[in-house]
Amino acid sequence: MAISIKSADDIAQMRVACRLAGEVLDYIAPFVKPGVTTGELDRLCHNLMVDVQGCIPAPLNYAPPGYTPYPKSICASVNHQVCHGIPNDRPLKKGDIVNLDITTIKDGWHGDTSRTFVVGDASILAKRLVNLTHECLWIGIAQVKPGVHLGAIGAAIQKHAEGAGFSVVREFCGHGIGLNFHEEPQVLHYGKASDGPILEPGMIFTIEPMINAGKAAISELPDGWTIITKDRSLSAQFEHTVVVTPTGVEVLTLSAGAPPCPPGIQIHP
Ligand code: EYL
Ligand code: CO
Ligand code: CO
Repeated sequence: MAISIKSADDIAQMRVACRLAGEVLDYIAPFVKPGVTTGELDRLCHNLMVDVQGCIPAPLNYAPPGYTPYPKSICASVNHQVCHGIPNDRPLKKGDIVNLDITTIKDGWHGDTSRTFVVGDASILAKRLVNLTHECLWIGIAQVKPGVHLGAIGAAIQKHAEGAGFSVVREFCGHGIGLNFHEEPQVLHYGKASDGPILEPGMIFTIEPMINAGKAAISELPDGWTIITKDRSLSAQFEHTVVVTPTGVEVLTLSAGAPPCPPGIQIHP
């Protein structure tokens, strides 16, 4: 299967699903405070998506081949959890970092975005990791324009992360998205700039680097979903869904409350 090229009408529908996903993160941000549980954050996000936005939380009962159905509506990954953390009843504490990953389905179309939040204040290392990971996302987005190889995204992200002494998780990648949660292509967050297909207007995919403070290796918890760093070092992630435009890129999940593109990074509008 090739990478699908979305029509103007498809892109208009993706704008809606992606805007809603960004708005879930804007809504939940003020609740991410010491003492709140990730289970409560999940409940709040679920109710907003279902009762207010009229969308379906894609993670709920999501069951890729070989996986047990995912039991919650968002992913919440704390500290050394890399991704796919399952919301639970443990309160967050000051100094934690937590990634909240939201995927909405609106009229069949998927919008996928995540941010890592700092709970209260955190260590210098945790804040450096979170800021660096956000820069990695935007440095990836800055590569996107027609005519460029997909591999340019991962190459730029890997250079920025490893140049700061951090490491890039290899086992999970960004992905095409549309009527399906996961479509072609796989968007690696490492590798060679000359690798991969050439970007064309109408391609829609996520960029979602997972960056570790220690080594890149991961392991899986017995719950069948939660991924952690093997060395228990901190891990952060940010994600946007983007569309390739005739001149560059449009960030479909960029909502009013999203952290803006960091200074010095030039996006192709
Ligand atoms: C797990 C998905 C087939 C991902 C996301 C990979 C395994 C086999 C399909 C959410 C939940 C990525 O894209 C995601 N978040 O941004 N599960 C995921 N898997 C998987
Ligand atoms: Co996501
Ligand atoms: Co994704």
